[in-house]
Amino acid sequence: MLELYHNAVSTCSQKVRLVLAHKGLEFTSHEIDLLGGGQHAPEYVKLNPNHVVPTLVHDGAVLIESSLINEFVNDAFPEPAMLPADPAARHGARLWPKLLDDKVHPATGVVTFAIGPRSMLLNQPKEVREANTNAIPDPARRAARRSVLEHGVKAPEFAGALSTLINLLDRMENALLSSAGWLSGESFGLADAGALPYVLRLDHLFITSAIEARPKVLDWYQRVQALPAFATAVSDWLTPPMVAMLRTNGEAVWDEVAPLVEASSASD
Ligand SMILES: N[C@@H](CCC(=O)N[C@@H](CS)C(=O)NCC(=O)O)C(=O)O
Repeated sequence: MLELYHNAVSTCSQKVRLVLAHKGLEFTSHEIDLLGGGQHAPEYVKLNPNHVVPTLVHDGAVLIESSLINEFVNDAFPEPAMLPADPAARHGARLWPKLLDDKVHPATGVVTFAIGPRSMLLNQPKEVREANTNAIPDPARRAARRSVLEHGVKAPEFAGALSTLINLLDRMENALLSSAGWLSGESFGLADAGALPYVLRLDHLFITSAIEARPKVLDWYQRVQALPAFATAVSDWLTPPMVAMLRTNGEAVWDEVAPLVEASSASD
């Protein structure tokens, strides 16, 4: 009934898998090799013309855009509810996916590719790397990918993108100070599932101290990791070598990244 085209490490895939797992939904898995360019394969592009994961297929309906997929899943499978019942509180919960889609996701792409898989991609034959970069349909995203692959954390886009992610942690810290415990209200919901992959990514890229410096975010992060859905949707899909690659590459550039984290925190 449900088929998911996704990738183990992809933030947008993780947020959809979290919602599916929290609702106890199983799916047929089609893993897309993003570093190998599987998202550009003509058969896949027929499903997702944006050349990205995830794509959910439900009874023949093809659904794209992770935040909208999560809304769809919450509508089609209402239990447990992952949005508050009160309309104003629902609006508040929906501001998180909007922020994540508008600002945080593009910034995460910059920070991830400047640090994480960069060395692996630089080891690919140049023509393979170029072909996969050229196939990115969005011009701004294509230019940013080219820049961070070439310049790493010294790319002009890097500091601003990192600052956007640190700003997310600050917004979360403030929100969690006055919330009933979750970004979505009284229980783990769409806002929390949406935010988790970006906090996890910072952790995986060795930017863990920025999480630890914010007690409410740290507590939230630990509570999300303790949910059964986290294992089903996130950690069970990650292999130790993948995580080690991200952390090792993050540690290797930490001396350059730490002052930028510090500056972003100081400027809030
Ligand atoms: N707005 C889209 C963004 C999806 C997206 O950027 N997916 C990434 C993985 S998290 C991807 O497929 N990237 C392919 C690439 O960078 O070439 C959504 O929320 O579904």
